[in-house]
Amino acid sequence: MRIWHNTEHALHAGREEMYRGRMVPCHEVPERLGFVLAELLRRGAGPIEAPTVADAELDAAIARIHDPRYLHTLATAWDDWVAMDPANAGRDALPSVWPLPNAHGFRADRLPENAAARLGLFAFDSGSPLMAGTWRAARAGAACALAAARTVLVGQRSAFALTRPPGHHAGPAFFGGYCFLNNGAIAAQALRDGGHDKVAVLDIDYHHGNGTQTIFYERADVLTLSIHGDPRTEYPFFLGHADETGAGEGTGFNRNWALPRGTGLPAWRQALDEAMAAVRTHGATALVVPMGLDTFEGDPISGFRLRTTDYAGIGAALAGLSLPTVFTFEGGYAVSEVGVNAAELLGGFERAA
Ligand code: OKP
Ligand code: ZN
Repeated sequence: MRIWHNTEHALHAGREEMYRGRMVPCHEVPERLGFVLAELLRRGAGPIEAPTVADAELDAAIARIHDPRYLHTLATAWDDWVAMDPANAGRDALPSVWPLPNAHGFRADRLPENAAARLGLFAFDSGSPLMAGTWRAARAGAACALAAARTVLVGQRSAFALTRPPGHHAGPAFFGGYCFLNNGAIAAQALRDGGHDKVAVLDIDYHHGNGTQTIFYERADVLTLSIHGDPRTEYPFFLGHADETGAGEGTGFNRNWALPRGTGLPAWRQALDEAMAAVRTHGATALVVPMGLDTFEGDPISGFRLRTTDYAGIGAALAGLSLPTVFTFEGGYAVSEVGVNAAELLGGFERAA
């Protein structure tokens, strides 16, 4: 499997996130990617390369998914944060005020001149710090996603965008859940633009892929499917229910499997089988799998009970769809196990493909 590795990912390394009234160490740490890379290298997977994508082509691919005002804010966020107060250079940027445009009559049409407020306009949580290298890291990650899509567009069976920060919570104009640019959506759109009329995104991260769902919610050409912890009790809480099935032209082209905490392999695999049946019914000719390994029983912030020995079978099942497939690296916070679990899943896919 061709693996596109974000060599700039460590430029994004948050210190703390807000959690239940206090600042706690970030879960989404650079070591996560390091463990995946080390395990893939150990197993001789690859080739593992850094993508070379022309700036203009990368910007165009990102702009197919994200709003210009949002991208401008992300690109300038750190400089704005430091300009607000030179002492800010010593701490990560986090929003602390939100306009809640849907609920409280606040205006979202004016871009505030205050850096923290500006972040609040585009953030949906207080757990996703930005720092000096966030934009560069996220942008280089989008290049991995684009390179992975191009790999399958030129006829290879599969590719893996090995990048962080993750992407599936990022929407057209919002960040959160450690995600800034939606790598899976960028890959899916690149597949559409490269000639696949019907694409499916099958999100297997523990958390609902709310960003991806929102991006494609009114579209019939990209089927979005997500298997995740029930949002009644699990992050991101405000989206991911089974009754969200798409809108407008996209009606019928979104499905969610919201499973209770404690779900183990049998019920999870049942959901996967249903989701794969939906991919076939859609007639997708290409597949994107936002791959979170936080379904693992040892994950510190999640509630499913998948085991290391389960992941190869999941990869093999996905290969049974017989589709050109792009994997993107999403969650998985049991840092030392995430590498083995990712390699098991990808290895299971490859052996069955
Ligand atoms: C991102 B991805 C736990 C707080 C949870 C957000 C979780 C984001 C998950 N202390 N914060 O989908 O893995
Ligand atoms: Zn997750």
